[in-house]
Amino acid sequence: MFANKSRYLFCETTSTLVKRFASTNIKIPSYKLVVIGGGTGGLAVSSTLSKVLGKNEVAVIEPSDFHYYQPLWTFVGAGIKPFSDSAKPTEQVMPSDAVWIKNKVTAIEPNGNLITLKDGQQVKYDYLVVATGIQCNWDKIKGLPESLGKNGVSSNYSESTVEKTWEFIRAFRGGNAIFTMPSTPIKCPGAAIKIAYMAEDHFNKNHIRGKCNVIYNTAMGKIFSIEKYAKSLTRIAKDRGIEVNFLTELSEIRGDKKEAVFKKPDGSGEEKIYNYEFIHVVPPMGPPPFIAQSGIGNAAGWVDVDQYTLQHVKYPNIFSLGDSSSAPTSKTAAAIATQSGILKKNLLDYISGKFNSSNAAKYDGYASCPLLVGRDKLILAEFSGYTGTPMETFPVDQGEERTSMYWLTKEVLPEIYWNRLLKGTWVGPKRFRNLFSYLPQ
Ligand code: FAD
Ligand code: UQ1
Repeated sequence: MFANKSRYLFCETTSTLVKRFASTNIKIPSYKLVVIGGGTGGLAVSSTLSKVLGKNEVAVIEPSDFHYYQPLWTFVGAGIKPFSDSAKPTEQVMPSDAVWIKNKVTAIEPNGNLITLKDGQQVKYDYLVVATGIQCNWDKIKGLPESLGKNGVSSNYSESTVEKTWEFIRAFRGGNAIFTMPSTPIKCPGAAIKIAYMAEDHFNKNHIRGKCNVIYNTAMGKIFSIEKYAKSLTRIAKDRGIEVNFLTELSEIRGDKKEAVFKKPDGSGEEKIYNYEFIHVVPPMGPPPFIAQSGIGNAAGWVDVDQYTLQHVKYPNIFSLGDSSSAPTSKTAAAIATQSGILKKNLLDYISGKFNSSNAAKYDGYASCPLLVGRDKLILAEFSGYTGTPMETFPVDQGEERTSMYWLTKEVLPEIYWNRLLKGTWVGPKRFRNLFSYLPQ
């Protein structure tokens, strides 16, 4: 499967390596642009930039052998799509003009344009894009790491447990089915409740609904951050008898007893113990610690960029997009599509000396969350995370659950992802939104 490894750094031909080493005083390989992370954001920008900047001038540092289309994991957990549809070997999706460094970054020295890798090797850059995503902190919930994947405990947030979600939902015969949402920022915040709707839908269709309590325990004070979609989600939860408990945060799983301990996130220590037959856990998440340790993070540890230009506030040759950036919007692939267009323009202008505050492209905070609520029903939430207002593409009320949006998300968006976004030719639906805005609503 990984026969063609010629693009790994240390498999480069001797002549290329000699040339690369010769161009620096110390023997550290150097690239015009280094992209940290070969996930959604990293590939969306390195695909275009490696073509523009020239073959082998862009290096992508990515430790994983597989690239995942994570938005599909809600469909996998709900038994609608096979897991294999969500994964491709990294080798297959890596841009052909880029060098893949199969390694993990442990530190950046932004003053020296120097990166240190897990095995101690170093890499230099002229320009840097940080796209390392968000980290799942499973061990922050007592008892979770050892319970995951067993005794009715699953999560759509890991490639190794997402299939367990469907296995447990299918085997469920009654009792408490609990769905959790932590108090930290997470990727695709809607995914915590989508799987609750899908499980409820399955129990209902299998005529066991009367024996099931479907409970959504969220550490947040709202069901969704954007009012328009929160209203629809609240109505649907009410109509379908899904119990929603706010300010209720998972703190411990006692796998042997099938008990889950929840606390109020205010630190008051007040706790409530639930028995469960099935529990879907969304773990607490946070930025990878090396960002803060390298001095490029904001107070919360995200890569500290200007939210409009995506350029670092202190180091102008560093840019960031996606879940690891400080841009205060919903952490989604949809947001990254729009961010990728902005970042590419601004970085290329910066490299050619044309970048300034008056001609900079500005990111408007666009994000989207396809809220799957049933086997053929979906609310396509689209909004600006900066203003909190809807930014809908289609000339229909997207606050309603629709079959058309379900098919768009299930069949069309995966194609857009693999064939357009990762290849650098999809920068979000703005063009369509503008076009449709001329039609009567
Ligand atoms: P990622 O795609 O996670 O990539 C980060 C990459 O960086 C990884 O490949 C990782 O191996 C690498 N990396 C990490 N640390 C290092 C290091 N130190 N050195 C080098 N490389 C490193 N979004 C939507 O738009 N719509 C949806 O419906 C949707 N549903 C979702 C459902 C689920 C269950 C999940 C989990 C996510 C969902 N998302 C959705 C969110 C979306 O998948 C993410 O927001 C997006 O993939 C983030 O892209 P990224 O490039 O920031 O990070
Ligand atoms: C989108 O562009 C995108 O990235 C490919 C997603 O990630 C999978 C999305 O979920 C959504 C909704 C969009 C926006 C696209 C359209 C056509 C509204």
